[in-house]
Amino acid sequence: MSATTPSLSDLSAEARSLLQTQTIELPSWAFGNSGTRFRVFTTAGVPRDPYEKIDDVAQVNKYTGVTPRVSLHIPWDKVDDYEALRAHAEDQGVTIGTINSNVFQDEDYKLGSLTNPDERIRRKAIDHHLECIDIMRATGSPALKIWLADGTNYPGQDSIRARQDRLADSLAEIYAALDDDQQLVLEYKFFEPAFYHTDVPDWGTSLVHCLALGERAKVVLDTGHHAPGTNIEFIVAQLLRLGRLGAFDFNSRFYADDDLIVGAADPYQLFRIMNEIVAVGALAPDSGVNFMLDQCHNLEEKIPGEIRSATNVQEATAKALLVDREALAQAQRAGDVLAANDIFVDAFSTDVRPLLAELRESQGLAPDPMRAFLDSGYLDKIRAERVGGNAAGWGA
Ligand code: LRH
Ligand code: MN
Ligand code: MN
Repeated sequence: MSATTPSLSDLSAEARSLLQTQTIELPSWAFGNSGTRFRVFTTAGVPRDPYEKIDDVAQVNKYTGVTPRVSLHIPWDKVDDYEALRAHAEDQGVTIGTINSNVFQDEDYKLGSLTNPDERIRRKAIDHHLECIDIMRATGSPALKIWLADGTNYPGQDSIRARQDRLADSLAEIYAALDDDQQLVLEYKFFEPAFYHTDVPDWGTSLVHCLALGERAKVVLDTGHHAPGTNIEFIVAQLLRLGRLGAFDFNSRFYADDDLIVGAADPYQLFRIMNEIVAVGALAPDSGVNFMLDQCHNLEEKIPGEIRSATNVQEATAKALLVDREALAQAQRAGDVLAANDIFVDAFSTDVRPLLAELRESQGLAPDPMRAFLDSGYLDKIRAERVGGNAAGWGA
């Protein structure tokens, strides 16, 4: 067991550079009002439009240095001029990341979107995705993310198999419309809002569709979208093996799709996930895996909530980088179960906060981003300026 708290110089040059170049993409909707289906609570100073959501993303990036991209959700982030939105983001050192389609808040999609038995409604859902691809071109976004609320509530309500066939056809049309440098990422979720069957319930179904589409189709793993007890790091390892892990939607859950701050419920799970990533070199900026957050801050302040999330991911990453892989491999080969587990847990139990503070100082940032942000006066400023703010999103 290591008794010391490591400093930056205890990391290999490679590990240091991985920490220095790590990035996390923030969801625009994390900055708007949100809640549960019982009540959407309001927070003073929330953005009034997508431009102000990007201003808040830029604040998180200013203090953490690791969040230079924002995911948009269409139509929540609909604007007249996407080139202007892109320029507004780039002026503040932020780029537009993933474009999320939204085919779950329109009356027409009651019985499904890309799987709907009615051809007219399927057409409408496909056309929405074609519009999202145009927005990707205007904003410079590299990826289209699809999550469907499609499914049924009662056995016999529709043919499970016919819905898979319709889904495959719809996805093929969308995929064919992408440019060569754009990718499609397909997110799964085991239930909700559908309660009997869901059309993309698991990573296997997502993978099957991605394999049929082509190399630029990959799976999105939202950490809150599994049955309790699911071994998520196994899924991560398998998708990495196959080169089909496109992105994470990071968040925490105690029960279902809770969308709480990543690392808040089970930091050990986050560490185990990051361990799989680090073990195969998938943390490198060119690895093709996009580390995104998908969270809502119903009770806590939103910008601090995102700062905490970014630092939680950094902490899990630093711990994963500290795993003594040589010693671990040796213990594994020797079949020494407890020694192997000890090496693993030892990295998890290490306090990496001083090391990360050092990293930030070496990059010209404040060692404690939360403190620095809270002291900056930004919250008071937006509370005074953004009266009545309630930009479209879950709260709309
Ligand atoms: C679905 C989901 C998906 C949506 C987001 C708002 O539960 O995870 O990623 O786009 O929430
Ligand atoms: Mn998600
Ligand atoms: Mn979700």
